[in-house]
Amino acid sequence: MKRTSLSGRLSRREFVRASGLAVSVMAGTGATIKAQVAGVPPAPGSQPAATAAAHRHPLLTPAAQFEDVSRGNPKPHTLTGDALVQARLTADTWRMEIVVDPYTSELVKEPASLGKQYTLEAGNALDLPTLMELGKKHSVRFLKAMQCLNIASPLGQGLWEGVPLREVLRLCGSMKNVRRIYYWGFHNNNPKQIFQSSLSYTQAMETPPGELPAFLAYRLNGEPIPLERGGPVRMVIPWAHGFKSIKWLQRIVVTNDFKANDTYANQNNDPESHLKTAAYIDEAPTTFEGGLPVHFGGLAIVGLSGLKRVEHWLHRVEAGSKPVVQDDEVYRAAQWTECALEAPPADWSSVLPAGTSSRSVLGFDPITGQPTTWPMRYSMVNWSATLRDLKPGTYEFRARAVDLNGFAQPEPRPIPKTGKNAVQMHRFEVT
Ligand SMILES: Nc1nc2c(c(=O)[nH]1)N[C@H]1C(S)=C(S)[C@@H](COP(=O)(O)O)O[C@H]1N2
Ligand SMILES: [Mo]
Repeated sequence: MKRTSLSGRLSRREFVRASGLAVSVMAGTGATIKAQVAGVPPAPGSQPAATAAAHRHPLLTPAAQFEDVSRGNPKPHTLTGDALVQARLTADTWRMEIVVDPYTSELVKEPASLGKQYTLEAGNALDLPTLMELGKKHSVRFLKAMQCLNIASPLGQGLWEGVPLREVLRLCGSMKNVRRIYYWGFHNNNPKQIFQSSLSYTQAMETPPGELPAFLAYRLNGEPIPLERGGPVRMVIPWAHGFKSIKWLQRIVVTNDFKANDTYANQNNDPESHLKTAAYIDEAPTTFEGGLPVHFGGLAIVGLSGLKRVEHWLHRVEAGSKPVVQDDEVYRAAQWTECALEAPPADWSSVLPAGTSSRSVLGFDPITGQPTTWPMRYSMVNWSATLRDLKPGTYEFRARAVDLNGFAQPEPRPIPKTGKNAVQMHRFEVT
């Protein structure tokens, strides 16, 4: 299969310039533009397409601009005043319990045990100052994209900061017969509204070198985590989809039950899925004026198997024809062309919150302050493609990611129960 390398990596400035070109093109059409990328909601923080521009997705998504995926009636972040205090969702009132599940069964003969439990009843549930004190010794911070397993575009990316789950569990002294860690956040009194998740003991306690640990986050982009993002304290599981990153965290339960109890598992999702490497296309115009370059862009998520490149396929079709079917003969004969990936910023101090040195961020070299790999695993990165000399007609534009093992999206995990990574298509016309 022939592949043309367009321009490889663009510097941030070049990237902005390339995208800037697109602005004039889009503005030039003067048309009202509607997204027509099949099944794709507008990307987080996206602007109207006519002004869509220049690296429209910043490296850090402002906390208020994440897409929100929270259940609850009322949603916990809509609580105010006394209700918020009763819910223990203010910095002063936040408490977290760590308790043992007494569960046994035919198969599970002995229950888990802990040297020490932390409970509201005993008056020793963990408070925020205690957690932050622990964080002074064992702080972790890194860039992570939040993505819902069931939504085909990233929700946003933050610099998350907190303390590893293993350090919190160590406060409990000796553990016996613990095989899973269950955890959940505040929900109202209706037990049906509980949204919970779990990790294996191994996942909670041990991190492969160069990987990122499960942790309890209390800062996002250098600020306390806002209520809407799950503050005061949120579990953040770097490698996982959003459903493992429980908001309004208040309860950890250690158990000898070996089964995942994730709410998402009950909804026909794989509870042990990792983030998938995939490219997503931003909202774009459906009509372009002939003779001008056409610009497309979007985000790629760097999942479990990393990201080698993003590539696109432009295919001319008859107006009104049915879309090309994935894996049919035409699709298999496609010639994919490499897209440009945004390069890492030369100056991280202009990206990170004031006072945060990139040298202190996991995944960065502590001496140079530059990322040890790019793009960074579990993060999102902008890609772009500029198409020139298009003749009037109807076209299908597709983009896909290729991972570090050489698998092209949606391989190696095409089943959507582990994350939505179908190859997206945008149909447009050149007049
Ligand atoms: N307590 C609680 N935590 C939760 C959820 C929830 O409904 N309640 N939704 C989860 C899901 S499915 C996703 S995709 C992410 C979304 O995070 P965000 O709302 O900060 O973007 O939060 C996760 N954590
Ligand atoms: Mo989700």
